[in-house]
Amino acid sequence: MPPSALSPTADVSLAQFAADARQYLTRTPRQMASRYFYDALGSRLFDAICELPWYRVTRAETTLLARHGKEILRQAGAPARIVELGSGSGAKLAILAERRGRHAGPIQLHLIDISPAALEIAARALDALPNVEVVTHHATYESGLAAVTDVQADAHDERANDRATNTTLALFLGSNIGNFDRAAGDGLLSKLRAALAPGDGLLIGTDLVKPEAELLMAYDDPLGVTAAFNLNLFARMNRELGANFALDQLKHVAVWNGEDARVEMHIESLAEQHIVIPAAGLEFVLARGERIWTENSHKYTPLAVDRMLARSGFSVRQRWTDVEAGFALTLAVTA
Ligand code: AVJ
Repeated sequence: MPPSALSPTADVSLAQFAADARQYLTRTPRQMASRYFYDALGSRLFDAICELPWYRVTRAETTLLARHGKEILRQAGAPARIVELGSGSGAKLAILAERRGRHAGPIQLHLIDISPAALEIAARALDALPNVEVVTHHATYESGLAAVTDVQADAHDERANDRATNTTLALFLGSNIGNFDRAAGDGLLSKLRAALAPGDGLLIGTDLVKPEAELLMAYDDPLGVTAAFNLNLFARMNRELGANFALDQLKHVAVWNGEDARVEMHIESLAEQHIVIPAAGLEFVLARGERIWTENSHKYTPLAVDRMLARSGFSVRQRWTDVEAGFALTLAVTA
């Protein structure tokens, strides 16, 4: 496709990327939004992170889903549709969908993700499952929620055709909630709550607070995969926005912020750099030793999860915990 034939969505996302780069990089301290990690390479680097022995989130959650998936679906009222915010490779959703009984009715799987590459991979894997209808939404969580609202409206219309069950289960897995600070997380969960109907469920995965050394190994692994994941954001800005970050002068840094219960990722410049980002209409000097803050990964206690859910209008029904890995899956229903 010639550049002039770029689809409107691709154009809009590039403009949004440029606008966000400008907005975040001019904050004090400088920042960048973590959702831009997930281009095609970034999505694959994240999948590689999930295979690292030091990053246990994905394995712990996958094991819990495989072991308790049947019970989770039963407790969620045998949902007629599952909506996943940030479905990634779709592997966890596949495990859950496979736990349905052999004689289960048709189920709709709605995938909301920022990465077209991930959506394509996930849709292909899930389409192969029996009796499922896959719907992909290339969207941020926020605009994806609008899709959930539409889905709910359709569900309401369908109520007449008396299906056995008509509940929706929302999935927010992988401790994706951890990218949000308290206010933003509450805001997102409250919007999700408003998009759901009475009796609908939310299954949320949260990484738990654990010893600092373990947390730092998970975000600064000895193989440098997490460093590559973090640096790729700058390679992406160079490629897509025409930026001139000297990647060999950037260093990955992970720190534990105990007061706010989060691991933070930053990129530190090893030299003074004159940064020009033409697509963002931005020029600035990145000082030697200056950091750009790229991600927050909040960690929780079970009590903090309960309180967060209560604040946004959910009541906890059941929790499954991997104590050893320090990870919890919590099923809540609309209160
Ligand atoms: C996918 C956002 C949950 O914060 O743990 C992994 C992303 N960053 N290693 C996380 C990530 C560094 C991950 N989330």
